[in-house]
Amino acid sequence: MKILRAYPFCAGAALALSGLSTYTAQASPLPVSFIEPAQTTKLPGLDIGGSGVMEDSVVTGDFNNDGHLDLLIANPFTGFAPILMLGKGDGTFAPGPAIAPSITQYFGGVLATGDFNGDGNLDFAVAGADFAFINMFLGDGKGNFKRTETNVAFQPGQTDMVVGDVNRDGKADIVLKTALGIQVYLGKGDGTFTGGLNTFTFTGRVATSTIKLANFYNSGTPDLVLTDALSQQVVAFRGNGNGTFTQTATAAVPLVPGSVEVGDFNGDGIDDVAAFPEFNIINPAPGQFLQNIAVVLTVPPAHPGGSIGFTTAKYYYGGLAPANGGVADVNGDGKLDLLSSDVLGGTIVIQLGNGDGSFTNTTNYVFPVQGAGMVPLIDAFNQTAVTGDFNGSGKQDIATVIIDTTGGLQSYLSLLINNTP
Ligand SMILES: [Ca+2]
Ligand SMILES: [Ca+2]
Ligand SMILES: [Ca+2]
Ligand SMILES: [Ca+2]
Repeated sequence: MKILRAYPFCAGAALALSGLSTYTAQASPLPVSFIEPAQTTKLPGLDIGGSGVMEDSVVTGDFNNDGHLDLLIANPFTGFAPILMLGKGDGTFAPGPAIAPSITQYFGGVLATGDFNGDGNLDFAVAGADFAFINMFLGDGKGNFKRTETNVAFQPGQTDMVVGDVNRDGKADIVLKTALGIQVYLGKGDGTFTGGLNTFTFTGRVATSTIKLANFYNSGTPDLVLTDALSQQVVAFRGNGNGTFTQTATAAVPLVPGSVEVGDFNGDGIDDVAAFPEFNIINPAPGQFLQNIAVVLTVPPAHPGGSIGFTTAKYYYGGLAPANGGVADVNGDGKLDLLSSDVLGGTIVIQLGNGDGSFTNTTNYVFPVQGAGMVPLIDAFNQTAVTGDFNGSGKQDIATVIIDTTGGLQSYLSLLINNTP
């Protein structure tokens, strides 16, 4: 094990990086710290473009029921199946059983997991921009999957997908972002879904970037939030409990139409929203370098039955061209923190939550880059990052896919193991 290369951020520092030796440890006590595992992992079959930078192109779950978190990584550019990396429980991963290719292509590479047939084993679904339907894979609890094509006429242009029980029948449902807007597919509990024209279809937000289920109303029914690139808004929907949603509140997030994350940032029991600019390096907050994460706090309804509201967006540093964000409590203080995958800078930007809805950026962590001479910004780019406890320490670790542009776009799994005291 070696100490992670970490450096305090200052404007322009990332642009000046000439090699890994330039990174220095921060002198003052860190509120959160990470180490880099000795093992490095080349991702098999992921050799022409990585997992993509789409929201939810890497997901976690225990797919072989051994108690250790695994990673499922989309493979959108080859037309091949996603890659399963089985966690060993010590912070390292090994390739799992190969997943059989589909009769359709996988271009797009949006993943969602859930137990779609109620057998206690994690299943997953793959959606993509050119799909007319979703590829469904039912897990056997040992890391093997059986592919089933749904017979539902899913709309094409799928760019995000989330799983939850939106009609409260105990069966996992899918909410899909398509070229037409938002579509809901209700799970039958046997791995198949009903949907299309028979279920909720919201066509008012065709420029939706990404979606998340959220808890805005404490109703027991998942609510929904999306980012809309056209109106430059965060848009909240109330879950009606029957698989439909009603738009309830919007917040302006100028120039931040990308990925959306939710979490209770101020401890009032309802979710707040963070929007990440998704490759947008334009600075929405004038005069502040790359202050490009927009955070809006949810204002509870003033009276029973009323609508939530949103506060005016506050902006935080998110790095150079962030692909996606994440929400986790990485320093273990019980307050949710924000993570930004800074693609061009090759770092993970951590905004530590103060518990009152505000955030403090202390240190940015450089992803371990495998491959001789590879350096962030020049020839290695990190993609979507996910968090999870990968070594059983009780602390949130970070995994991402790194693309090495020097070697035929080979991809590596890069890990930051949390060693915060
Ligand atoms: Ca596992
Ligand atoms: Ca299952
Ligand atoms: Ca359901
Ligand atoms: Ca925290």
